[in-house]
Amino acid sequence: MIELSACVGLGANLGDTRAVLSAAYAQLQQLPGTCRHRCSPWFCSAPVDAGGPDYLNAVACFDTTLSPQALLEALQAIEHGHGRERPYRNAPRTLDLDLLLYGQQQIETPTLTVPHPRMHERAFVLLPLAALLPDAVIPGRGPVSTLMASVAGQSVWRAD
Ligand code: PH2
Ligand code: MG
Ligand code: MG
Repeated sequence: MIELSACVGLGANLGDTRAVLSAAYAQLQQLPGTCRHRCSPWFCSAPVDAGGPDYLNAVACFDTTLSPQALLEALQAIEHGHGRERPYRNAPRTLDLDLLLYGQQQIETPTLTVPHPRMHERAFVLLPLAALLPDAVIPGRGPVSTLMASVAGQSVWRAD
């Protein structure tokens, strides 16, 4: 079976965000059909296109034999298990798990767009991704190292 490297964005700005992000990463490590997990440092960030408290964000990568759709459903199940509700677009959330990259594939289905359509313009994604994979390239958008320059004004800082 083909094994590809997937990247997932983790975010939370409600409740005990550190505990939830730690638990979510542990759950990603337990997903069947995944291996070689690694996680970026954690970053705090001001909400982008959203209200509410500051976010805790990170990016996790792993190799997987799961299909993009199966991985999406696994991510949604983990979100659901942490009480994720969707009262309105970009509402504060206990846990957000976004499939950012799936190898170098570009995927467009009714339920899934990969690369994540806004990841290239969000410092809270690019900084953790660059910390984990400095040579990463976002298909259709370019190297993360180049994209970082355009998000320099956004408020993101390393969690301690
Ligand atoms: N997620 C959003 C909207 N805005 N802002 C920050 N700082 N971090 C996020 O994870 C985030 C956001 C939608 O998923
Ligand atoms: Mg998101
Ligand atoms: Mg999401």
